[in-house]
Formats: sequence, structure tokens, C-alpha cells
Amino acid sequence: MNKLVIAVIQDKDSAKLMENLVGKGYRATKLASTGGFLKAGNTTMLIGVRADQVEDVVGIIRNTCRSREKMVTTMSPIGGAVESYVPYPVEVIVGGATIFVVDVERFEHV
Ligand code: 2BA
Repeated sequence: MNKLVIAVIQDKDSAKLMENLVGKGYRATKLASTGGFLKAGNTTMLIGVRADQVEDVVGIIRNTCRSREKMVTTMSPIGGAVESYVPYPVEVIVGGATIFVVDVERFEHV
């Protein structure tokens, strides 16, 4: 194992992704995480693989995780003054998946 695939995905896709990864013989760890922008729960998957398996794993993530529209309510000031704020709904498209592939310097399984 010399690569670590870190994928931030939506909670709704996590069970299916884990099933698809484990079904193909990959090992994965699921972490509960929170997005900085939406301040809502999401899921981070850690998947340790060989370099030649990275594209397969990224393909599984791509085929399993869907992007979805989410409404976020931000507080918007009226008239530029700080005294009155109104809730202001904004639509964002949340991936799919945000994927990082990093080199693993050392791997021990004891
Ligand atoms: P959140 O930070 O909660 O972001 C959720 C969605 O909000 C993002 O979807 C994007 O559509 C929007 N968004 C985020 N920051 C924004 C900003 N400054 N202005 C306007 N819209 C913004 P995704 O891009 O698909 O990201 C989904 C989740 O993946 C993020 O949740 C965060 O937990 C993670 N993520 C994304 N990029 C990352 C990065 N560079 N490093 C670490 N985590 C990242």
C-alpha cells in the first residue's frame, strides 16, 4: 500500500460506497466529518491502496457518489447596516466527492 485516497462525500452515498469498495476487496475507513461551509455533517473515507489501484478506486467513487443541490440560509444585512439581518436562501451544488490522493511514506499493519 503506498497511496491514501481521502474522499469527502455526502452521508447519503456512504453506505453504498463502502459496500462497493469492500465488495471489490478494498479496505476503507469511514469518518464522520463536518463541512466548513455548510457546517453540516458529511463523510470522509480513507482508502489505503497500491498506486495501480488508485484509478479503479476513483472510478468507484465517481460512479457511486452523486452531486446534489442544497439550500443554505445565510443572514444578509438590509441596507448595509448591521442592525437588521434577514435570512437569505442560497443554492449550492454539493459534490459528488472531493478526492485527495496522497503518498503514504510508511504503512504498518500490526
Ligand atoms: P462544505 O465546506 O460544507 O461545502 C459544501 C458545498 O458548499 C461545496 O461543495 C460547494 O458547493 C459550496 N462551497 C464551499 N465553500 C464555498 C465558498 N467559499 N463559496 C461558495 N460555495 C462554497 P463541494 O465543493 O462538493 O464540497 C463538499 C465538501 O467537501 C465540503 O463541505 C468540505 O467538507 C469538503 N471539501 C471541499 N473542498 C475541500 C478542500 N479543498 N479541502 C478540504 N475539504 C474540502
